[in-house]
Amino acid sequence: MSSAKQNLSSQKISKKQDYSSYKIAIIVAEWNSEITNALSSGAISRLIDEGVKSENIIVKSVPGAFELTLASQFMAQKLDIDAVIAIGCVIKGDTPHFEYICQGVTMGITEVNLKFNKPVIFGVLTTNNEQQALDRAGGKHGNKGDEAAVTALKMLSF
Ligand code: DLZ
Repeated sequence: MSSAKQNLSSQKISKKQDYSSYKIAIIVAEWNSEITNALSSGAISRLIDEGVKSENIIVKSVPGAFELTLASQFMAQKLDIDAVIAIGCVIKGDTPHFEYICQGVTMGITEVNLKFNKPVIFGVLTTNNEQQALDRAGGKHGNKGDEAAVTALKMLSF
């Protein structure tokens, strides 16, 4: 999702814009909740830091990353929602399940973006192990939830 050069966590959005009227939904998968809660907190902090009102941030949870697509669609179709951030963490196991979930959610989120012409941000970690996920959920590689929030705001400014 990022390299050191493209790590958005440390970036402030350069053009100061008024985001106070935007309403943003965050969908959080419960699988690997230690990670996804950290990503969600990172996203919420960044949105508030950039001027989004806390009452305009709607947080919903789903069982796993596979369910992010439908939940994102439910939220994206609401007229008052401007952007959706889908947060999950899929960690590779011993079976091919990882590939199926990753493929499903990646394709699904892409489709929801295009179907509703709204930013639906892919804040899903897909890692080989738990340490890689921790490194990206407030660890040495930043917080990808924070980056997902930056991406949502940049796309709203597009
Ligand atoms: C089943 C499953 C597995 C094995 N691993 C993960 C994971 O690492 N991360 C995640 O978010 N969800 C996982 N799931 C659950 C699926 O996303 C989904 O909730 C179930 O397959 C039911 O549709």
